[in-house]
Amino acid sequence: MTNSGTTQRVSVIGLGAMGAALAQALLRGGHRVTVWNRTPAKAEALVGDGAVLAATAADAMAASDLVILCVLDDAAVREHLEPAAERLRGRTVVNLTTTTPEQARSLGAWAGGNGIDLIDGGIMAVPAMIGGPRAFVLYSGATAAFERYREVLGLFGRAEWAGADFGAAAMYDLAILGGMYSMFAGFQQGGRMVRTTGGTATHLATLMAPFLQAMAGLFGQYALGIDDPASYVPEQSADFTVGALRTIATAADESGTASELFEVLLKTVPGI
Ligand code: FVH
Repeated sequence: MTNSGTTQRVSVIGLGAMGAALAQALLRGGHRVTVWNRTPAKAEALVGDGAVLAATAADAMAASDLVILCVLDDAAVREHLEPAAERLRGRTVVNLTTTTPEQARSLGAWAGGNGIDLIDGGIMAVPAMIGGPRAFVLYSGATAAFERYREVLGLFGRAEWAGADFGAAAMYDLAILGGMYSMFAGFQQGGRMVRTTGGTATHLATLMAPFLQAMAGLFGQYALGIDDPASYVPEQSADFTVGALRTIATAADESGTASELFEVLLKTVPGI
């Protein structure tokens, strides 16, 4: 049950690691949860906890006004939504499957044409974090539907609204993941470099993690340079950044661990 005491009927399509965690959060929240998964055995634990297993995806969609999808990819979403268009008319579909912004926009246009409120979402958590204090989920698309179901969606983690553009949540999601993968690439390269001077990646991890956490505090300053370049006065000049990257690239070369990473980063320095 939600804080306001309203029990909702909610269906969850897709019970992989993430879909199962979402369904558990809804059950913990006191909602009436109907589930469906292509491989029905994955529903057993949830049924034991009170969920109802639908015989088909279409039956699951017909059981609730709020239908949540968390399957592998956009193709799997389409495979199940498109044949059920008529049943879904007037309902709210929340797609938490990772897709590109264009795929989300295309699905939003399809939903609009079929009288379905679509909210696209990007989950910023791993399954074990769902419902915990560090999880958040980005949403975009049907604004009124999001406000209607905000409290239910808040069971997964903080619900962050990204805007009415159906592709906005996916864009923020992929932008954040892009930052994460860039950081991991830097760590991989650094680990190889310190090993050539007798160090270890394990020691590097203990040094790099707190330093990068502190550096993340500068995002706000960098953001001004992107959002409003005309009024931005950089603290560190482009020349300084280029010089630093060249020195790092030379050190990588000298250590025999050179990769293309720093050459690529050089191309991203603003004003160069
Ligand atoms: N797990 C994570 O940490 C990330 C966090 C960020 C968001 N992602 C996205 O969530 C989607 C699902 O991810 P998942 O972790 O649940 O993935 P799996 O455990 O591999 O489960 C995949 C489910 O998708 C079903 N499925 C696959 N293809 C089809 C299909 N053609 N028709 C119907 N269902 C399909 C699969 O069914 P089954 O194999 O059990 O029968 C699972 O239920 C994903 O977009 C992540 O990027 C998770």
